Amino acid sequence: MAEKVVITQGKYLCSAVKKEQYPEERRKEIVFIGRSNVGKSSLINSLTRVHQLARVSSQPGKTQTINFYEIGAKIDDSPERRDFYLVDLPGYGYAKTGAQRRKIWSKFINEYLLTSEDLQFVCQLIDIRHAPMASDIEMFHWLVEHNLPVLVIATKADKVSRNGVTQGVAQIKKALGIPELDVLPYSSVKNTGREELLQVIGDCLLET
Ligand SMILES: Nc1nc2c(ncn2[C@@H]2O[C@H](COP(=O)(O)OP(=O)(O)OP(=O)(O)O)[C@@H](O)[C@H]2O)c(=O)[nH]1
Ligand SMILES: [Mg+2]
Repeated sequence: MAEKVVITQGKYLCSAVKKEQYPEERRKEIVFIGRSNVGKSSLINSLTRVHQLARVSSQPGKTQTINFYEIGAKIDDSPERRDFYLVDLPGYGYAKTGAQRRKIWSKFINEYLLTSEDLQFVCQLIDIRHAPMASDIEMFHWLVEHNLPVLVIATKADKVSRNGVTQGVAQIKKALGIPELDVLPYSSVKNTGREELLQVIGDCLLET
C-alpha cells in the first residue's frame, strides 16, 4: 500500500506504572522497547517531528515510566484524523539499575505488554553498531513467544557507513535467528527510515 501518512500533532498524555494510570480513552498503541540509551525517545521525536516531545539523555536510564504520547495522523487526503498512541518504555538491560529495580521494571512492563488490548505492534530497537546483547535476544524471543508482533529497528544508522548498515542488519538477523526478518535501519538525526516506519503505522491505522 502506498498511502501517505502525515503526523499532524504529537503531545505528551500521561505516564503509568500501573493499569489504573493507563489512558482512559482507548486508541491503537505502538510501543518502543530496547536497551537504555538505544534511542527510543529520540525516535519518537524524529517520527513526530515534535522537538523534545520525549525526553532524551546521553545518560542511560532516562525514561522510567510507561509514557503515552497522543498522536494525530492524516492518511492520504482523507479529512478524517486518526489518533493513536506512541508508547515509550524505560530501557532494559541497564547494568546500574540493579536486580531489585529490574524486577520492578519487568513487573509493570510485562503487565502492560501482556494485558493491553490496544497494542498493535512492538518496535524493538537495537543499536546498529553492536551485535545484539543477550538481553536483546531474550526480549525478542519473549515478545515472539507471547504472540506480540515485533518490528526490529536498527538505530543510530547515521553512525556507520552504508556498508556498516548492511553489516549491522545482517548481524541482527543472525543473532535473532531469523534470516528473513525485516530489520529497518533508522537514524533519528537524519530521519532515515522515517517514511518506511510511517508506512507501517499507516497500514496499521487503516486496519479495523
Ligand atoms: N547519532 C545518533 N545519536 C542518537 C540517535 N538516537 C539517539 N541518539 C543519542 O543516543 C542517546 C540516547 O537517546 P535516547 O533517545 O534518550 O535513548 P532511550 O532509548 O530513550 O534511553 P532511556 O530512556 O535511557 O532508555 C542520546 O544522546 C541521543 O542523542 C541517532 O539516530 N543517531
Ligand atoms: Mg528514553
